[in-house]
Amino acid sequence: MSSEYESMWKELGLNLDAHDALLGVLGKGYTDIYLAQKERPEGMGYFDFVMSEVHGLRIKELVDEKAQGRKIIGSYCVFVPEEIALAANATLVGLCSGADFVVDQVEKYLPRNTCALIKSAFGFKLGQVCPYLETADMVVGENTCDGKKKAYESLGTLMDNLYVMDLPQMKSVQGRDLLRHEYDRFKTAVEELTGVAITHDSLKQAIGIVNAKRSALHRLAKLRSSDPVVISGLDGLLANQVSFYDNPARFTESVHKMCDELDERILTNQGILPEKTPRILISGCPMAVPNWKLPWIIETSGAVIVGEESCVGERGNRNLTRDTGATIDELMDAITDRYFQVDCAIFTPNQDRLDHIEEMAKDYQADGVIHYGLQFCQPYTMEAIGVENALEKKDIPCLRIETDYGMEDVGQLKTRIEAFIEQFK
Ligand code: BJ8
Repeated sequence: MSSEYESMWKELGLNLDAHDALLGVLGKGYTDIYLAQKERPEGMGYFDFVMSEVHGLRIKELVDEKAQGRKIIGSYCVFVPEEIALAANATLVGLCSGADFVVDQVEKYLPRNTCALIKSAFGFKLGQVCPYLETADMVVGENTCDGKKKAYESLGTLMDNLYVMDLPQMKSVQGRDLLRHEYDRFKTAVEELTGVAITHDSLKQAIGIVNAKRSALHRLAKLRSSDPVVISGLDGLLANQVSFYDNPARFTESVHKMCDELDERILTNQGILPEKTPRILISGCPMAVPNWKLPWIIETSGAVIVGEESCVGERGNRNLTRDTGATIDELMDAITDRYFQVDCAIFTPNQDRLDHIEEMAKDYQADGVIHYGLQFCQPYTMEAIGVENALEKKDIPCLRIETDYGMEDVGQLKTRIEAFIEQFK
């Protein structure tokens, strides 16, 4: 891929040596973790291709879109509505933040005890290795946890196109009003960026595109609940990860195509794993590309992951948006209602999340839940205790893991995870 896209990367201002090193690590990780799996659905070929071209063809598509006058918006959080971007003729891409990079430089901006996800966002910027970030005409940060909120103050000094969205912390009437107000403010900012006024029709159409994408992911999630298991958790996670930066219509079609194949597997009773393989639900912090460490450990320890209660997973794509509003205002209300249901751990209290985890454990026939908290992430590591207590009351075993993006703790994690899984055999 290198030579073909080198001039494009150079023009985007990437540090080519550092970028080559990142692609090398990414490629090796993908081969060792993904391509080493057995009996993968043929439909995963599409996602393998997307991953192999993640910094190549997809970036070229975005660069071509820009040449035709379309704007690119990068986002760090599932609270940024793709519907509004699409309605104003812009493309929204998720900025992944799933790997450590230039940590020494990052720690000149952030305290050492900052979560790996935030550090990664800085590392990708300071190391000049993320073509998505460099392609973006606007980068949206959001006031969620304290770490992100304060980090955007520093990140804003490293880029001139950072837009910060405020977010509520409570599911109150005032909280919803704030969200609605912030979505109106975002709509205006996006219209100014693109020079395109959002209409009722364009917003309704955008809602349809995003709903279709989420429906495809719901179909995949439902298929993952089947017994016997027809797709690995690693592959299920990958589809969710790719949903953040692929073209939405093409992504939707590819997920459905793979789901047709999985339907066939169920009909013909072709499980990929022996019956009674322990089934695990993951819950907690988002897992962005290429953060595959924990799922890889779980699935090489004799269990299968049947779902993710995560923003890269069901928390992020759970509900659809009503598209019946007769005015822009009503559609904006519907968007607000949909996103206001996202039960991120930054909300207090957050009983909805506890209920949802229990519900998922039941729906996906999970034997146990592994709660994944990034080290130094206060919202999720604190909430993990409540999650464990709530699950215990329902006799659902739960293992709390705290980790980062480093590989030093792999051996220790494997020992704990194997012991946890053993009880389900
Ligand atoms: S809606 S989960 S994508 S904020 S891991 S940076 S919480 S200290 S990522 Fe998130 Fe939006 Fe919520 Fe979802 Fe802070 Fe924790 Fe780090 Fe986190």
